[in-house]
Amino acid sequence: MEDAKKLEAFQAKIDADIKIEPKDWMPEKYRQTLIRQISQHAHSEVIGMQPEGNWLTRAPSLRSKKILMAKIQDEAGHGLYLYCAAETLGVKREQFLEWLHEGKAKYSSVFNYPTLTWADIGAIGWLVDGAAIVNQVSLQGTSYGPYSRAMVKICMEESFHQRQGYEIMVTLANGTDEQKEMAQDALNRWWWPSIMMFGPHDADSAHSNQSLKWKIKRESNDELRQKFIDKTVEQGLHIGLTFPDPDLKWNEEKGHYDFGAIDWDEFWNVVKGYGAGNKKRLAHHKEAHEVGSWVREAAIAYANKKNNIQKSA
Ligand code: BYC
Repeated sequence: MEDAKKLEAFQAKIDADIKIEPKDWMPEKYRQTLIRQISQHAHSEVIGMQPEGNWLTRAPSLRSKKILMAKIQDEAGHGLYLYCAAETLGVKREQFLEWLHEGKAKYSSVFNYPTLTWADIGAIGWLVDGAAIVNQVSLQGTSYGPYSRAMVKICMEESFHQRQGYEIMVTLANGTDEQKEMAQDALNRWWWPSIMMFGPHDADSAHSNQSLKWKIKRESNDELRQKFIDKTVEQGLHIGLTFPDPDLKWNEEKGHYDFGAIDWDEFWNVVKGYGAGNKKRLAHHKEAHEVGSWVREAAIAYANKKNNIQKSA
């Protein structure tokens, strides 16, 4: 009875668009859903540094190298904001990393694809960050306060990321025939994985109904995917590139682009760990975590020492 009343009051708060804060009462399933989604989001930011890091030493100019370095550093920062937001739900950072290393926690499927040429760095910024922005702008309105505030900060940086990617694509598309071909090839390989980032169709999405009711998600997977496609296709056509989808056509009546069938077998294969890069990405993360343990120990020792000095002063 008590819980039924609490649940009713909780839903009334959500319906009135009042943010839920860490110390507020919340249903256990709400807490678990947030722990899962926010920590997976954080893992995506951190693992997402790897495909781009692959090109840092081979960036074609000092300018592009500096920009890429700044972008990758931003992604680490996004991971940290998100781990902090997830920790407010009562789980320690070490636990999140353990779940990632054990394969219990997911990260975005898109980061398991390889970056074969410099044009892939353009395609990631333009398409992957572009898709992430559409999703994250929507998540700014999520009902959990710390997640919503992290999204506001992250979105400001993401728009710079999307532009650095599009700038690379514009430069290559206006370059030599070979450069234009590189840009086209990268678009061909990254288009479908970017569309898959939004997750399964609404009818097959296990969590969407409840997450929409609790306003953890503000728009469905298919609504966000459609928004991304509508705005991105125009940008690609504008620079003379084509999309690897013969069914992609503007539908005047609907006011949206129609698009072809998504290869869900490929999506689930990658999500389950059998994509081209899954093993490598996870092994690299584990190794960096182990090799970096002295940094964490030194930071903790320094913080403890500072605390002791302050206490005795
Ligand atoms: N990849 O019921 P559904 C970035 C899973 S990083 C893998 O629709 P939900 C960047 C899903 O987890 C930004 N798994 O789930 C960084 C669930 O499985 P579990 C990344 C996926 O949670 C560096 C199952 O499928 N953005 O921008 O309601 C460089 C059923 O799905 C995926 C985020 O992380 C996927 N793509 O909705 C460059 C956004 N899709 O957990 C760029 C935050 C679905 O039950 N997350 N699954 O085992 C979300 O918005 C939501 O979690 C999703 C899925 C829309 C992704």
